[in-house]
Amino acid sequence: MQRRKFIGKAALVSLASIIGADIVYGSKMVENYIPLALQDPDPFKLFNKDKEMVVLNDKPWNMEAQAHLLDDKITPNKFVFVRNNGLIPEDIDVKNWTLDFDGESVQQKKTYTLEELKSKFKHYTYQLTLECGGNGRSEFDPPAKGNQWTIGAVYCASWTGVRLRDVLEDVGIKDDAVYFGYHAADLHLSRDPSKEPISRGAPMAKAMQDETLLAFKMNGEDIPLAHGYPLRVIAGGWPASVSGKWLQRISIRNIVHDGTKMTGTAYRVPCKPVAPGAKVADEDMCIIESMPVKSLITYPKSGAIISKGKKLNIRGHAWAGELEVVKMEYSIDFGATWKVCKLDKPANRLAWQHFSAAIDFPKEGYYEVWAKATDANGVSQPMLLPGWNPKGYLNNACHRIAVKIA
Ligand SMILES: Nc1nc2c(c(=O)[nH]1)N[C@H]1C(S)=C(S)[C@@H](COP(=O)(O)O)O[C@H]1N2
Ligand SMILES: [Mo]
Repeated sequence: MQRRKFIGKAALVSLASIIGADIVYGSKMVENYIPLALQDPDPFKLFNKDKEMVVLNDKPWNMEAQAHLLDDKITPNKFVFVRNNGLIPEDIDVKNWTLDFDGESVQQKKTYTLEELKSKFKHYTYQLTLECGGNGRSEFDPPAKGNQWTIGAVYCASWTGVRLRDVLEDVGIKDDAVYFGYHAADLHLSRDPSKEPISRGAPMAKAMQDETLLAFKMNGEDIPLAHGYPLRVIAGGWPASVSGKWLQRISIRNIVHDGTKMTGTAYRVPCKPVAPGAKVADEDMCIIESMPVKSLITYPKSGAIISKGKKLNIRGHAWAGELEVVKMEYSIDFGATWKVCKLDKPANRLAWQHFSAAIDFPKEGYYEVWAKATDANGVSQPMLLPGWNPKGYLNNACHRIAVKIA
């Protein structure tokens, strides 16, 4: 008969501290047994999230905000959506954390410790908007598979780190470099270490922008575990999937990076519009780069009741990928006519912009307030759903809230 191996003293003490009570018969527990109290964790506590956040999936963890939770100019961590493709790394050894550079187009392979990155290169802080390419997916018809994001997979946090460009200059990059690809510490859902849950990247021109960071602080604190502790790529304005969390390695490629979720229908859309439900040939699919113009009314909450004769002060944010938003409008007549909102300049390039308006309603009744942003190229948000694509990306339809004047 095989002898059962019991749990060690140190492990028992740490389990008890997580549970917050003495595990009375703990010494009888076999090694590797996970007490029930820890098998079904409360995701809000686990990730320090607000109770109004909405869980879309627990394997892997995916959680989104609601419009009214995104009212702050800089999104506090408790309202930041969580999007994971695999399993969050468990044993992060920050003292020994390293970042490797390799690939066809590095002059030679190079490794930096996290400490070296922080001490050797200048630090920069930017407010950067990250939106999941699949934000708004839930509205597509025929439906698209994947997390059914509504509007809450976007945020603008303040990120501090070193410029990827500065580090690449130190590494030494060959002239034939076309793309960077990240590799990270999270585990594939199958727990097969030879598979990566995601490994994406961007062309060198994006890598070389001032605002593309290797970040170690989010909103002035260590990056929370769920958001990529201790090191993350931040590429604002592009699908947030380019911003690799738990960053361990960057490959400088002489081809378009071909890592997991770079090919097929992942983060790619038909290069030209197609009919809903159409089959699209692989060569007719294009990688999503800069995200489209979009906006969100963050105050009031949809369903607000306003007293007759009072103005309604609305506010929110607008963003347009790599571009600036140049005009913000609202409509209370289902898009028949539009009025201009006050619109602020971004705090820095790739930060979302704040808008506000004071709205008069002609009489009592039900209204909808629609918001529409226009980017520097003169492109505006579509009033309703934009072009269908197989995975339901890039839904930038006008955000709408319902209000009642009583
Ligand atoms: N290593 C790693 N990085 C990742 C992911 C992931 O699963 N693993 N998900 C990506 C996707 S699809 C998105 S939308 C963003 C989500 O970032 P957040 O969880 O900070 O909101 O992280 C990106 N970076
Ligand atoms: Mo994403």
